[in-house]
Amino acid sequence: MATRRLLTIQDVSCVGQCSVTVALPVVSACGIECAVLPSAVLSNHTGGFTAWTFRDLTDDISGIEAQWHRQKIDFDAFYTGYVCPSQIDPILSVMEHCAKPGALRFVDPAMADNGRLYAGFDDSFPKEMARLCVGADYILPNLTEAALLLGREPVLEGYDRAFIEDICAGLHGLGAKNVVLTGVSFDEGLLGSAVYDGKDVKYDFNPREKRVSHGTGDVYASVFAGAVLRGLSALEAAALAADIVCASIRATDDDHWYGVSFERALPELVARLAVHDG
Ligand code: PXL
Repeated sequence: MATRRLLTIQDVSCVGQCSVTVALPVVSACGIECAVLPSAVLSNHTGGFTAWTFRDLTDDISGIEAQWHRQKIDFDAFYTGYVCPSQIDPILSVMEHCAKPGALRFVDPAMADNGRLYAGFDDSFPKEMARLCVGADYILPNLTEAALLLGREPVLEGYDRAFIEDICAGLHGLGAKNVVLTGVSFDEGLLGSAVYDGKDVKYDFNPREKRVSHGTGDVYASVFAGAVLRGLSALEAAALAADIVCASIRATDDDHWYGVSFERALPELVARLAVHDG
């Protein structure tokens, strides 16, 4: 199989097991080359730590794009995560000018969880993030991000299938070809995702793990992108991503609070993809 190169565009949180420090090992474990375009450099992520340094790298993007263009460096896929509000147009430009024909776009609109935007983003950001979703092959919002992308109030419990399917249709209406909505639960003991291709909504559920952990969205999106590039269907990739997230949570020591020990689930990821090849 020809090697494929994915460009991930998200922050480098130097410590914290999120963003690039997840995408690089996970996408690599999927057998896909992973290049990076860092959106920002932080000492550590903003979810749970009380302070951090933050350097916005918006000004570097156009020069990097120009250099790639001159050297005919291009990509089979793009996977965006946590990005800064000023970067939507520069990122759209990179995805337009550095794409191989048919390159896939995966957009994880990493900006919110549990009903709230992450520290540092203001209420105008979801509208900007929605522009990144236009033309994306796959968007992977959680329930909070989905609501904010649609300009709605987040509803995190007490909903039914019709509610979830209306959100999926709304997100598809933004211009995304496929929607993978995460954090869906109709039964307290089960947590999963809704996968919508514009025709049918399909669901994948796993038993709910006992703890909620930071960085699981990044593990999920990285496995999903790598698995789709390895030829899995969206539903298969969603199911594998959820299994690896659950295995990562279970492998995490109780006192390890800022991320999940996804490193310990990489052998399972490699084995599961090898079986798929077989
Ligand atoms: O995991 C999402 C994420 C990525 N990057 C940074 C974050 C967060 C979530 O809080 O703070 C910097």
